[in-house]
Amino acid sequence: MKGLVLWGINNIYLVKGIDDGNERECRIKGKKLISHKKFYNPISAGDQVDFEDIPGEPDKAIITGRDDRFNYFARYNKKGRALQTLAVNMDRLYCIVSPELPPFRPRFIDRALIMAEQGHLEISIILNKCDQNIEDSVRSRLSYFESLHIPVYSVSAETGEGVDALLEEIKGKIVGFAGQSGVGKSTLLNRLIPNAEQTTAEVSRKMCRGKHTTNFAVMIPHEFGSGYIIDTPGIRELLLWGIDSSDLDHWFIDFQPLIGSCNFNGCHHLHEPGCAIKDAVQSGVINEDRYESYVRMFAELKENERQY
Ligand SMILES: Nc1nc2c(ncn2[C@@H]2O[C@H](COP(=O)(O)OP(=O)(O)OP(=O)(O)O)[C@@H](O)[C@H]2O)c(=O)[nH]1
Ligand SMILES: [Zn+2]
Repeated sequence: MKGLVLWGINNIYLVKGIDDGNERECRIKGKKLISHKKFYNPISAGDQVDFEDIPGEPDKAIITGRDDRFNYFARYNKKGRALQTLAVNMDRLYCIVSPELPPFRPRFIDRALIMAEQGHLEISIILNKCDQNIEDSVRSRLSYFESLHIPVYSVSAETGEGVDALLEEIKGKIVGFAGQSGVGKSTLLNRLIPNAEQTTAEVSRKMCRGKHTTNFAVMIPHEFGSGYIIDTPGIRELLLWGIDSSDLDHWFIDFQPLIGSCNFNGCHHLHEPGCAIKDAVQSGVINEDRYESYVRMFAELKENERQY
């Protein structure tokens, strides 16, 4: 039978049967699925799996296979030295940020954009806490993302501003929510899906966790009709993976049209004279702060390449 993985960790997965809609606690059969090449974890929220019921144990089943994913949001697991998928098979990923408290972090968005592209995901930005003070620099950075065809939603989970428009957009779809701790992701989820808190509490109870927090993604169904929001754990940092420093420019969509126009072949756009990217920064075509993101990521990748 086919099922949808609602959440799971450490070989305990909650799977909803596609045919009967019943939820079952599942384990993976043997080690068969464990060896999925590139990923640290074999199954995550959003996966479509095959399962077999266990006779005499109505709420339990065994996962016997996993369908290919059409996209994924993954972060690099330093300890496991492999990719850890947080959520898969989404219609879109939403990156949630706040303008002031915690401070606006455009570099987090720049990284999320790259990771979304690596995982074949469309991405939108949600500026939560739009009731807070929004500096001009924040507004212009967000407008710049919009000019790159990345939708930006301004909402306030506290006052409810913009929440209906966002809900209209995501209803009936499977979307992922990702953000740094404190941006108001849980509050926003509860605005969008009033019983979200209960779902999370139930997961904590099943996993025997005292706190109402989880360190893995959970699919939260919309109250009416179909669709889910996949709530991913608060992310501290997004480490780049699988990118050579010399290729980094290709992952900046705004740099792409200019690549190849620099004086030097293989220009890294740092200190080389006659650099088309730096010229574009100077003339205001490329956002200066976004270029700064590039410079920092480049340094990080170089450092990684030096170490390994
Ligand atoms: N002013 C304002 N405060 C908000 C808004 N949304 C959430 N908050 C506050 O921000 C703080 C953090 O909210 P949470 O929803 O717990 O944030 P989170 O992103 O889920 O954080 P983690 O649980 O650490 O991942 C709380 O004090 C909320 O009351 C908003 O739209 N405006
Ligand atoms: Zn250049």
